[in-house]
Amino acid sequence: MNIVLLGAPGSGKGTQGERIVAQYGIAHVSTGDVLRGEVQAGTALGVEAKKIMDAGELVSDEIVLGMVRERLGRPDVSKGFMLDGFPRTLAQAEGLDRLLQQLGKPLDCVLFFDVDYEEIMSRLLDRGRADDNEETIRKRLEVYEAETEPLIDFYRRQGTLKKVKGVGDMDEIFNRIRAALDT
Ligand code: B4P
Repeated sequence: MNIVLLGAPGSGKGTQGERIVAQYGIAHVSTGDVLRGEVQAGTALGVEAKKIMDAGELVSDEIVLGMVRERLGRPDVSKGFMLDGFPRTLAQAEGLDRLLQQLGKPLDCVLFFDVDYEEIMSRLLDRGRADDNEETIRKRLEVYEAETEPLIDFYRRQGTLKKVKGVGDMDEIFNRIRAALDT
């Protein structure tokens, strides 16, 4: 099974993503985690990415697509993969389509986590990661609306989109996800 998790920052992609990969035995590919790994390792990419992430902006499409291309070339994706936080722009989605066509691995499902902004603001302020202050969260939500939200229609037109209500108890949300993936 090959899936994409789509949703605003803090909509629960990382949280539910961990449960999904455990349940379905597929590889977890989180561009946010890869970028935070580079930041922690202090690589040239990490130094650049930290500035961008702390400002609530998006790392360049070229860099992120390169990371995903490399990741999807590894052997553990043979049973399937879950892309968490990628694609985030139309250019990334088109690049992903081309890459998956080359690899012969079409997407089965794009899960869209539907969560309102008030809930997101409170979750992220509670979490308190380096990029979780009010100003940066507002910027991330603006970037989400401008760059990522158009992907909902993009995948709806492709016929792969499934919307899941992402508010409520974590187990309840996971049950909704399973119902969406198993039908
Ligand atoms: P990401 O790492 O993708 O993180 P996110 O969007 O902030 O969070 P996510 O949706 O995974 O929320 P989570 O489950 O953690 O991106 C960070 C940055 O990396 C971006 O801003 C960007 O700069 C860069 N980046 C990443 N991918 C990129 C790309 N493709 N292109 C360019 N740049 C890219 O949940 C958040 C909090 O809510 C947690 O504390 C959790 O415990 C809580 N929570 C979850 N579910 C809940 C529930 N049901 N009820 C209450 N709380 C809940």
